[in-house]
Amino acid sequence: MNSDPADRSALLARFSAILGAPHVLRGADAAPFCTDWRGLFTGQALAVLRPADAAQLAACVAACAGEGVAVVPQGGNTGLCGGATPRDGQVVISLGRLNRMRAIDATDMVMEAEAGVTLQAARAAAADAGLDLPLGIASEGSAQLGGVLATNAGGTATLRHGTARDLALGLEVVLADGRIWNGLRRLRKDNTGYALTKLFVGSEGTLGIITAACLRLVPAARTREVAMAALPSAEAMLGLLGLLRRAGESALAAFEYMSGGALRLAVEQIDGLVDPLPSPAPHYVLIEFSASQPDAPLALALENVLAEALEAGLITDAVLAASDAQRAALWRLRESLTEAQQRAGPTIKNDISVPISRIPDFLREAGAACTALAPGITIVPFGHAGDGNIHFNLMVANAPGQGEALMHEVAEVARGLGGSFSAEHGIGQLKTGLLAGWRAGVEMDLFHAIKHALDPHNLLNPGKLLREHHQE
Ligand code: 2HG
Ligand code: ZN
Repeated sequence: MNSDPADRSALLARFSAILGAPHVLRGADAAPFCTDWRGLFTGQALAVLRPADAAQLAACVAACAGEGVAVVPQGGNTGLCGGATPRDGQVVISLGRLNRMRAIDATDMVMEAEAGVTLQAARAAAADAGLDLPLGIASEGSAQLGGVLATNAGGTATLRHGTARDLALGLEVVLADGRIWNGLRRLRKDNTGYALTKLFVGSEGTLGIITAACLRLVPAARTREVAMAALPSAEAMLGLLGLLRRAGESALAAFEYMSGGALRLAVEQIDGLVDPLPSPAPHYVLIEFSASQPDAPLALALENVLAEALEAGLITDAVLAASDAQRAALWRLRESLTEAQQRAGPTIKNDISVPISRIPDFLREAGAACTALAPGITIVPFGHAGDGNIHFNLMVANAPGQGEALMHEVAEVARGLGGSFSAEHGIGQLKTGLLAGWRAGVEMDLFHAIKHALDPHNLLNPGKLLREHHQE
């Protein structure tokens, strides 16, 4: 790599020629792009580039490749593992100006949109066409499609519609050498070779930079019912899920877990949040039933399940929202948990998944392991119980220096139950060590072979997902 400042000036001039000088940010203008949302990582980027389209972006990548300068793609910068934060001297490519909604086809039930469209804008455009892009994450106002795809985001609709990878039909991707792969196909069936779209999704910008996507849409929900229930135990959660599935497997749209501690912290930290149930409980779930028919009798179905669950001792109390405002208020409780924990102090995020049947075992075993290591630690778990993904978060202000050990302990409990240490937030630069250990051997060799084939000079988001040095 050439580090002569004069040569960097030439590269910066090249960027200005491609993009126009106002779209090459440096110094204070670049700073907001150089730290992650949690404030865990910071790097001094050589520049932040804001291309307007895939061709400009590709020209910038080619210019960087020519100089051996690494590039870091960045969407809404809402990631939780530092995957979009640069190291010193790297170039950030911000996708925000690639924000065109190219097409929505109601017959094909497909959207074609650029990477910088926010998830919220994409969902609003789908809704205007009577459709839904079924991916719900709390940060959807800022998170952009490119980042959502690059991290294979999951969220609250995964139990019914899968993760971002399941919605991606085709992609447009800028490759490490600056070529553009146009794979924007809208097909439900296409067996022409390796599944490149699936490979780029979840690769965290280490194999290519996603610039546009064709995404599968579903009919919009025209009837929705939302309830929140208090549970005496985590085991009861499995019983309740069973009842809900029997009553309306196809109607069940969300089954979200909140521990009592997580809920109380949110009510404490965020103005305007209210616990709708009169007495505190150790566990809660938020349930949504939805259907595309305008008059589906979902309220009755949900009420019946809740009555049966109460009778069976699976829940101790419940509230069924009676209006859109009440539905939104219940969802706000769930969606505020991350912000509340961020405000309350330093947190270790353990984004684990286990088979759904093992969630109670996981909560008990991980709780015991953490308490043994750091007595008095505050555990505030919540997550997507309907798909087995628990955010086993730990408030670590009173466990200084123990973050790493706690993270490993929780990951080991998940491993023992047949789970994963990273369910939906990805690896970024936070968890490369864990990944290297968990997937060591043949699988890690395959990962590096793929990386080497697509990015032989290690210029695409180096040090993210994979550690930089691997013995082959
Ligand atoms: C969520 O489920 C997000 O709300 C964030 O995945 C989880 O803050 C977290 O740990
Ligand atoms: Zn989540």
